[in-house]
Amino acid sequence: MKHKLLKLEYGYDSLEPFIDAKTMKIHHGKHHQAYVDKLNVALEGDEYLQKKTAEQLVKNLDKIPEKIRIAIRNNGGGHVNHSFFWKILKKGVGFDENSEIGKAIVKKAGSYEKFKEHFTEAALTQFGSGWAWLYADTDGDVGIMKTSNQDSPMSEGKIPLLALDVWEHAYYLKYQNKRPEYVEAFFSVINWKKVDELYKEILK
Ligand code: MN3
Repeated sequence: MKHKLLKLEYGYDSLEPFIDAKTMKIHHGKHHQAYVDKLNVALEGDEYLQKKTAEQLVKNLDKIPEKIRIAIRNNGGGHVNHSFFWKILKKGVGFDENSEIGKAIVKKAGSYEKFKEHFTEAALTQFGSGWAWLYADTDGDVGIMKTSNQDSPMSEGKIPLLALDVWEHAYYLKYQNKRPEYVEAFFSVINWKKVDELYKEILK
């Protein structure tokens, strides 16, 4: 089984002006595609691992043969992280304090504003390339973390609920070096309804 780049469920211009169409097109069509292609190359000749989903590979990096482990970590991670990122983006969906995820966030952080501060701090203090995350543990407890490069919270047994790509390729065309402006804009394109659905799956 070859890994494939899925089409986005929305147009490249749907997140304007917060995330611009040109960035979305290159980010999805070129950067994400490259992770998929390199993942397939890394798996060549390994029929057993070819049957695994990208998520399964990322969750079990310790079981990947050493000679391809870094390639899977980077490119499997890149594929999984981007596939997830596209899913949680949508314009015009507000944060809902009465949703399950809304209640969990307010309980943990104290308020939406505090959560936003903490998430922003994670996104701005990730040195170099990486991601900021809202995740849940299997017991439903939520937290914020950052990862380097294409590392995934899944490799640590955590379940991603919200992701922000802070690689320069995610914002440089529109925001250049102004990562803080990109991070602020991100809060206008979070699909909180989707995040709530993901969270409710964990609570089941
Ligand atoms: Mn990216």
